[in-house]
Amino acid sequence: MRSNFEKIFGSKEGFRGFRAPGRVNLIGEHTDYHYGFVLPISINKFFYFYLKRNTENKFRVFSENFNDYFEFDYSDLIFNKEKPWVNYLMGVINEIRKIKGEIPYFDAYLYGEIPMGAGLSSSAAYEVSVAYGISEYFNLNIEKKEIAKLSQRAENNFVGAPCGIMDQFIATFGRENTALLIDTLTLDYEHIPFDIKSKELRLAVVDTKVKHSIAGEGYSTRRREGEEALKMLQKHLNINSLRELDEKAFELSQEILPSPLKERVAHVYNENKRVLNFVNDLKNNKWENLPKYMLDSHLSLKNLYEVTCEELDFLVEKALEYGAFASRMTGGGFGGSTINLVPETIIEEWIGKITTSYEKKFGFKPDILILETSNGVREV
Ligand code: GAF
Repeated sequence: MRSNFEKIFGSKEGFRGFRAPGRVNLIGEHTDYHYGFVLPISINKFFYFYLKRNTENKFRVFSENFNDYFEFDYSDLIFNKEKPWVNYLMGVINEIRKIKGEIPYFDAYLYGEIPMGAGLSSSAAYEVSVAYGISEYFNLNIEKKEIAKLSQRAENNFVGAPCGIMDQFIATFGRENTALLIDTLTLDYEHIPFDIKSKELRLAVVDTKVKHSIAGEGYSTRRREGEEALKMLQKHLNINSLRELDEKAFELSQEILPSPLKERVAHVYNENKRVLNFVNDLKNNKWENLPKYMLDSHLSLKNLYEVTCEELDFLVEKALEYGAFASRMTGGGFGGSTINLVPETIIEEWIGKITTSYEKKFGFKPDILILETSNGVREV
């Protein structure tokens, strides 16, 4: 348990703890809210949620990261501007109330080790650890798919971020040494073996340490553009999502849509194909094909979807120049991180070169994390 626990709640007696992982996405970016395919992996950085029922008639919660305490009851379940960290917990309680009724009040201790704002999905790990923890603790028997879905609804409805399902899904279903192929339309999924150690590679995440102010707005604009493109296409085609475009329909989209909608659609169409090709080659042990899919994905996010930034583009270019096997931006973009597969033999030297060149160009160092894969949400 964490350092302040006893100071806050007196004793650890009776608390149960749960943790959910952050993620990096291998490929399939900005496709989940178009009901396409994604291929994330869960990482060994976690969000921890400890809880114990109380008799106080209120939820009492402490965040170690913010060194902050808060109490609330059911009548206070409204977005809290002063303490943004509490909204994810409130959002999940609110969604659980809708499907299971009011759960008893509890004390909670929160701790996250996933860097916030790095594009590694710390908020989804927070939501999923809380949703799963509450379900287990109070024997609510909420199915795992519903854990992911209600966590996404908490983020969409309460926190107000219009994210897709990828992050909550991988935090729930991730598995060590595998990547998770998710069909975000049907929510079917498959664990694809992804053993980078056997390929003598390391997983390096490089955090640009920037979050451009356009991030939130840019993300919702991309969603809106997708919806607009879909509406225009529906006048000619019988489709419910961009994911359903076949080759002929795609060609038509490129003829009739104005810019930038046709570029957005081109990204989604090709990115979905790249995910499936990537998975196919992974299954057939054709690792030599993977770097190109990842680079094409990055370039498409840069040129067609326009969600990269100078820092991300620079990092990908340098990563490859200094010998990475593969590299691309990962997550929502407009800052955040790149994912890199780097040969073990050069990892230290590679880290040094990336750090120096990034600092020289932007005036500060990036954060570099060497990560392992991990399992999805569970009790600790
Ligand atoms: C963010 C969102 F939360 C995901 O749902 C996904 O859309 C991703 O950006 C882009 O692929 O992480």
